[in-house]
Amino acid sequence: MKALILVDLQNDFLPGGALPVPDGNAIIPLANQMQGAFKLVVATQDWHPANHGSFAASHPGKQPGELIQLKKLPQTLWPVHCVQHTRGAELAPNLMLNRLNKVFKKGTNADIDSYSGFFDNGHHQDTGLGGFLKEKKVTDVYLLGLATDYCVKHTALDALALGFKVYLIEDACRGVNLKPGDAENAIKEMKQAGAVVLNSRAVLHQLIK
Ligand code: VGL
Ligand code: ZN
Repeated sequence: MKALILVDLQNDFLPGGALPVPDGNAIIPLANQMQGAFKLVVATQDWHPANHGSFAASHPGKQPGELIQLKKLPQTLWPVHCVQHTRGAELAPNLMLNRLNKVFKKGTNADIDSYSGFFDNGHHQDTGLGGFLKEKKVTDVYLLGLATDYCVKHTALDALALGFKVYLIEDACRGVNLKPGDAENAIKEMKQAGAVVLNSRAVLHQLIK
């Protein structure tokens, strides 16, 4: 069984949002098209309390982009984004929702960030995504979304560690690129860990025959 995972396709990560990923809106039509090739589609949703520890604003004197230690873990600081029940946290308005089987929220604990759709960054808390996929007999996961160098990367690495075959739909991902090359390096890292990188056309050829 194959599943499509849509990573963090939320207003705040799109142009005009609080933490815009360059060209992030370009992948929404692809996300809609890809859904047609899968029986099982899930989404992740960054869902932070207003005082989340990943926000620069939660640390007086700190700016977005700075690196701190948050409860013993290295933490890049971000602008306030994806605050629970705000418009910025909502899934993109032009994203097709009718075929979504389930949405997994993450980043809800103020003391720890959660880039992966499976676990928080300390691997303490489980979102339920892994169990859900195993229950549905999923063996292969296809990933797309935002951002290549953070949530897509960590979701891919955790999926591999959980034993899923992982396909990264490269043209349907975009990176933050705080440093130039971050997204490209993230793709190398995912490949090295065992992910297969392909484009959306190849997915359609592979799955719709
Ligand atoms: C993300 C930074 C902070 C992401 C989420 O979705 O990649 N990046 N929160
Ligand atoms: Zn976040």
